[in-house]
Amino acid sequence: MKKVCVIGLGCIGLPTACILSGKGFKVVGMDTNQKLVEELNHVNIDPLEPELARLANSAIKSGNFILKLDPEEADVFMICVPTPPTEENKADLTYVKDAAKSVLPHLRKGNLVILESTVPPGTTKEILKPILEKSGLEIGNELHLAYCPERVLPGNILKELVGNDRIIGGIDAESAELAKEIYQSFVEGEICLTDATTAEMAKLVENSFRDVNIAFANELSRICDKLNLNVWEVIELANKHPRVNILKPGPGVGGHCIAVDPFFIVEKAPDEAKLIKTARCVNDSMPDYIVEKVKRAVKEAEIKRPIIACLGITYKAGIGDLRGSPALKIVRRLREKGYIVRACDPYVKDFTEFPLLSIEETVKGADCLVLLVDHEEFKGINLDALLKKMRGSLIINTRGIWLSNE
Ligand code: SAJ
Repeated sequence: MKKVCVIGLGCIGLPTACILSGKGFKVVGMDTNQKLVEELNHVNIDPLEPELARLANSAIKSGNFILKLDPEEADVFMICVPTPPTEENKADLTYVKDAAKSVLPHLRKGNLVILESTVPPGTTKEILKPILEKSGLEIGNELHLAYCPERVLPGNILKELVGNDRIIGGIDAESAELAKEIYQSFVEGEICLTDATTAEMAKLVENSFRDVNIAFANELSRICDKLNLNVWEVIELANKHPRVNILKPGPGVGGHCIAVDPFFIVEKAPDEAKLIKTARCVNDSMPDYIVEKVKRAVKEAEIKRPIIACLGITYKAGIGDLRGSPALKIVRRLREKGYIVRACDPYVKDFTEFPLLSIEETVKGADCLVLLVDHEEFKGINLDALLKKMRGSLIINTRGIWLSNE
């Protein structure tokens, strides 16, 4: 039975470790976050996906998944640590470097190291490899090394971990083949082999593609506002063309991936990545644009001390994740501007910054309704009934739901 040491038990490392342990690997999960390790050890976790909690709990109980604060000897080391952006929007590789250094004393001939973290192209070859060489093992011959990016959608992680195609970039062909043996134990999608730097770039390109396309939709929404057109109708009609598939405008791009990863391309090719950089600017400017829209609407309606009702604060629909949420940014800015702001979000728990109310409480007596997240619970609302509860009738609909009622 092969032993895998997973370093970093976040939203990728933890489900991957659980799945591997379910496939018969002996898994050691390692995280420097003592609280997390303790909670996991006490089978006391409540991650965002309930199915993951069930899987983790049964993996730990089976004894095949052991939690530790330090790595230990294994056949395979899988690095799944965060690479947050620095103030200059460059990739902070501290966690990757620290993870690599922490496994050095445990590396043996024949081991395989896999990096899953999102990194700028060249990181595996130029940064990870030299650190691992300090083990005294020759990379390629004695120690194998591969880059295998995660590409799962928050909110649907377990399903996509198994179902999605995977890219594996080896530092050499043998490393890629060895990594493939691990992933094919649980991946049902196609596994495509390439070199490490191409795999790193492909990951960044996926998220940049989405960012650029969302920016296009957001730019269209601003153009349509100016021309007094309904952007949702324009997009719906344009998408009837067989080769057009425009994404949805919104209040901006949140999360910890799409709003960050494109900068890792810009970092490596700043003069060439003009469109990618511009797309980031367009999407990042959306929260301010929406705040201005609200400001203008209440001013034009000449409402004194307006009450603003905000529906949703998460970064996207269907999950309680607040990381980089444009909706939360908008609520905060409206509050800073001195408006009376009420907000609700059925997915957010344990939030203390301001009160989160029920939908009813949020809209009652409000002058302006700002729809920020397209949660199913909001889609099902009868807009006419909602408007009757409000004092005013202003609607800033950033997600285009309730279209037939507009
Ligand atoms: N958004 C729009 N309009 C759209 C689609 C999305 O405004 O038409 C917004 C969302 O509301 C959200 C943001 O974009 O604020 C990002 O949401 P998302 O669902 O597009 O993506 P993430 O960030 O949750 O996950 C992405 C995924 N990448 C791609 O779809 C190319 C996922 O597969 C990656 O694994 C993940 O990033 C990651 O970890 O890199």
